[in-house]
Amino acid sequence: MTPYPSDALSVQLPALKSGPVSVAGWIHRVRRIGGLTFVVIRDGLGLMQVRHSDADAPLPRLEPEMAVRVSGVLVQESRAPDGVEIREPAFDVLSEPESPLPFHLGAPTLEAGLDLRLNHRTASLRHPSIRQVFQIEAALAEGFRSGLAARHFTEVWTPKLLGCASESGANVFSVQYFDREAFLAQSPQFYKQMLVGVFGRVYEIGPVFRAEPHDTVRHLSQYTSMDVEMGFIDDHHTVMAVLRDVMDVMLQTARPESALDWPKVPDAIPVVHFADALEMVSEGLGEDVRHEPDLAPAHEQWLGAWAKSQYGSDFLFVEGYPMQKRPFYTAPDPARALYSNSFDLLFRGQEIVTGGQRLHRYQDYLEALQERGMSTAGLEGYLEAFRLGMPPHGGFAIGLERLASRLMGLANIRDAALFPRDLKRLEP
Ligand code: AMO
Repeated sequence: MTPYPSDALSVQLPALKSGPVSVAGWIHRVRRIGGLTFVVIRDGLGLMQVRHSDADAPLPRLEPEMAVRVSGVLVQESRAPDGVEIREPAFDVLSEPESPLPFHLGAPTLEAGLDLRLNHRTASLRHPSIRQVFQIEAALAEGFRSGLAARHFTEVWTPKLLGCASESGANVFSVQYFDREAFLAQSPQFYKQMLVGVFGRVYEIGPVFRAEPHDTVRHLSQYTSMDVEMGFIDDHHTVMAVLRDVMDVMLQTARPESALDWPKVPDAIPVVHFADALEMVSEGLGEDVRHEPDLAPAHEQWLGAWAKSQYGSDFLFVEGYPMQKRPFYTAPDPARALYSNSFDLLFRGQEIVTGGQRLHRYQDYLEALQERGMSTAGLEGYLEAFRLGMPPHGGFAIGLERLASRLMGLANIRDAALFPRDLKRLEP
């Protein structure tokens, strides 16, 4: 069996300190100063500096984005970015670009507008500042997994091709499925609930699809949903407590060493009731929104600023959304039937999570569907779970790209998707 190449990955170099090394990556930047040439090599995780002096073996022609392998001697050098650099390099050019890149990747920030960045995605993703967004997303997912595994949740994978819509009927993509119509899953909602009846506590990270007809900076037509569902809860507050703890693990896992303004999840995230939130927003914005059935983005923004000034918190729970705005599976507030045992979590003034307690009795489902004029057709498999004895349960879903774009201060959610899908974009 062929062994793995023993290249020193960029992240391992500082620990190695000195000695012969071989690294592989792409030419990120080449700079000549006096009799020296500094070549920055980028591998999948970071950058490393190579120093060539005119006394060394001659350099081959080196152009940005060539794939190369370099052998040399690692030495400590306090002026190098990581405190080490490779000297006396021997370059092996493995391949070179067929055409120049549409933008320059060697500068600290990428000077390219959104369309250019997205049209040439494999190129823009190579820029360290852009690539870092997805390394942080991977770390958020790792924290989500480890936080939930430690709390005895089982990871599951549910179908994305469905026989009927999984949320409200709106915003669903239909596809040809052999000789009939199928739908792309808007969420794993039904399946995660059904699986509570099996495992008690489940989670899933997977793609979901929303036929979002509007072109906004916070909607994608495919995004990554981080779903949780758990049984034997008291009410939605049990779920909110799990969300708080898991979010804490996620942010700690994803925190880059260099982070300055990294948010902290408060021990107790402040909670406001939806009705009180509308009162406060009405007063704060000077317009009467008390009869609105939902929070508009401007309202969320106001509430985010309020939570920051009142509690120093980047997070705010809004609970008790009106039943009319929540899907049929939502449990009502036993004390105020027009409101629900549901919540959103706002982060820096934007909804990043939705969750709540669900109905769990079969008869309640039949009534809820009937009240909303919905048929049970196509829901037989889902409803069977409730006929077989389901505990009080609830859960939530975090929108990964929403969270990541807020976390990293990205103005447009498209920048938090590797290959975003929106109203117009199906390529690359
Ligand atoms: P909801 O539809 O609110 O709830 O979605 C949950 C979270 O997903 C994110 N999100 C989106 N992100 C990008 N583009 C979109 N078009 C988009 N739509 C939603 C948001 C949102 O908070 N089944 C319920 C969850 C549950 O109750 O467990 C659901 O899907 O961050």
